[in-house]
Amino acid sequence: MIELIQFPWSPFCIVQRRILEFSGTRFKTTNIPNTDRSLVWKLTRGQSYQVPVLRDGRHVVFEAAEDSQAIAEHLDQKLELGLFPAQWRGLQTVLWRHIEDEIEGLGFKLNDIYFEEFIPAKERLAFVRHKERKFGRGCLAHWRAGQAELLQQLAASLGPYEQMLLNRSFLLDERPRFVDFDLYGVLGNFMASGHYEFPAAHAEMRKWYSRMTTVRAGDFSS
Ligand SMILES: N[C@@H](CCC(=O)N[C@@H](CS)C(=O)NCC(=O)O)C(=O)O
Repeated sequence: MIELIQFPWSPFCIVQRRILEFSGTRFKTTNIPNTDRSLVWKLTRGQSYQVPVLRDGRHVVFEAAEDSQAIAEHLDQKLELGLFPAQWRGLQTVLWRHIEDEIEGLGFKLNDIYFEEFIPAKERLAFVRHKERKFGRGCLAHWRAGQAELLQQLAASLGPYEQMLLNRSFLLDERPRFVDFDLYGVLGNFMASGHYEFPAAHAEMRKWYSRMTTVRAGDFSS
């Protein structure tokens, strides 16, 4: 059986979890603590400490490069999901780079503000240290103080995606492609704390998000 090693609120893990649900295949999730990556280290033979990692029988799939999509491509090929069709090659790459850079860069900060609600007390020191080593001393307080501005920036960054949804059901097509799942994961992380809703201006995105929550590969003829 396929196993997804994750932490549940991670944007990149939500992407793969939703792809697996979409496919209808049987899979299990294994949650690891944010501050203990030893299972990832062991499975990847010391090549990665990141989640998600996918275990598919004897095969372990993980992102070995900053801009790879190895897990999604593996699932797409194995389960024939039509996530990376030839006609959207190139364009999807441009889009997912924007999603994983600009949108994710705003969304995770807005979620991390509430880290005390989802990181157990005994892991908080390591969590804060990790963030401050990467983003500077006091970064969490800084993001908290700038919350309204971060929300405004996020709403503005989502503007083009709202426009893409004005005349079709999914971002590129009448069925979801990889970028739909990618944006879904990043927004799922943004809303994981339960403190946020969709920016009010983005009515089409709100409907798309709810479609993306339930859509199944079986809804489409291949
Ligand atoms: N490009 C990777 C990024 C994965 C990633 O950044 N994962 C985060 C969790 S959301 C992580 O494990 N970061 C390493 C760390 O926190 O030390 C992907 O698409 O899977």
